[in-house]
Amino acid sequence: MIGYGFMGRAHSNAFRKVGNFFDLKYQPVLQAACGRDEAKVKAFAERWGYQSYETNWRKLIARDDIDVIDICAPNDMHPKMAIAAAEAGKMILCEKPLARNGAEGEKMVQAVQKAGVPNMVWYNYRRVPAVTLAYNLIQEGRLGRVFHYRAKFLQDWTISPDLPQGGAALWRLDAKVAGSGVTGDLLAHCIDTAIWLNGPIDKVCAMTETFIKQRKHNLTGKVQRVGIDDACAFLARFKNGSLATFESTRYARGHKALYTFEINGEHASIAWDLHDLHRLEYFDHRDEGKIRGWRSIHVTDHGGDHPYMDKWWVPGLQIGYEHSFVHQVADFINSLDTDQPAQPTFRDALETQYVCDAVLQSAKTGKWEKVKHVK
Ligand code: SOE
Repeated sequence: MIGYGFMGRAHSNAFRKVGNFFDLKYQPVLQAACGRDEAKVKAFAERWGYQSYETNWRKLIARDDIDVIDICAPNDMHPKMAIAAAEAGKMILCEKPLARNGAEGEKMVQAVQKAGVPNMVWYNYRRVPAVTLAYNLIQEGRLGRVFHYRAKFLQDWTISPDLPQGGAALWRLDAKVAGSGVTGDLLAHCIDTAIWLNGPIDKVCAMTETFIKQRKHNLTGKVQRVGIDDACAFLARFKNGSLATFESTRYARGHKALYTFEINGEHASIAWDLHDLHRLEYFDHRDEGKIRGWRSIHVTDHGGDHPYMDKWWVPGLQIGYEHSFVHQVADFINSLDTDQPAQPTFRDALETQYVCDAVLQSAKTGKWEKVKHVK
């Protein structure tokens, strides 16, 4: 495990729990945690049950008692770490987004393909049971032809001009480290889910804004230009002909992590809301007229109908955010030794990166931009 912040905790929790709930081919062993601050990484390793710690990630990757490297470091470190890990023959799990841009992502994809090592990116929302159920319903053809896809991810934590940029936790505000603002951090989630549910995106037309133009930098102590997009909205056309709107901001007062999507098809519509993540809203026009209406499906049933739920409690009892990570680890482990890699792989995540690139490019040019696709 490289990194001990928010995601270091979310992933460690998943590694610890997964074997208690899922039947696995292999059990995770928490071998070592790695971070630059010795006192902090030692405390993290002790709290989460890692058997050792390192302060140098190259040393960690060189260790021959480690099979999987999990990258939870800031985005600018993803390529260096992933490429080194691939060259050392390690399996790699990488926190989203894959990289700061498509060009970096391509090098990472090449490295894992050359090494032939299993790899996966932590777009965890795919593994929320209600979202997986949405995928299954779409695969069954229940929606018919899709006309519209609508997604947003709203937050409000960067409104204060006194908030500095850079350094621990605040690297998301530093464009050099993060690559972009809400596009790579939040819309990347929306794009990953959208591509998974509705197929490739053909072109986009975007606008972005940076509301606070200067912030003190935590590492230099100087007031510096802010290079990230604070807000981004874009229109998209999917390859299947459907039209989409995507919106994200960190300036929507009152919203902490409001990720929602809605899909409208010829026969049926689906809607999901992260704040009520165990529910899937479904409307089917083919229902008998007198009872036709939106159903709110409480996605907690057993018997194979509701994805992952038979691994948890009894029907009716819901699970939460952290479980999406547990499911992702389970899927990754169970995909080993099969010819079906756990998705999204680096290659899948590169497709999302290309959409982000086109969005940021369109915001600059003011024009529709075609999305590059993974070959
Ligand atoms: C940002 O606040 C953030 O933590 C993202 O980085 C995560 O990917 C998202 O799931 C929640 O919000």
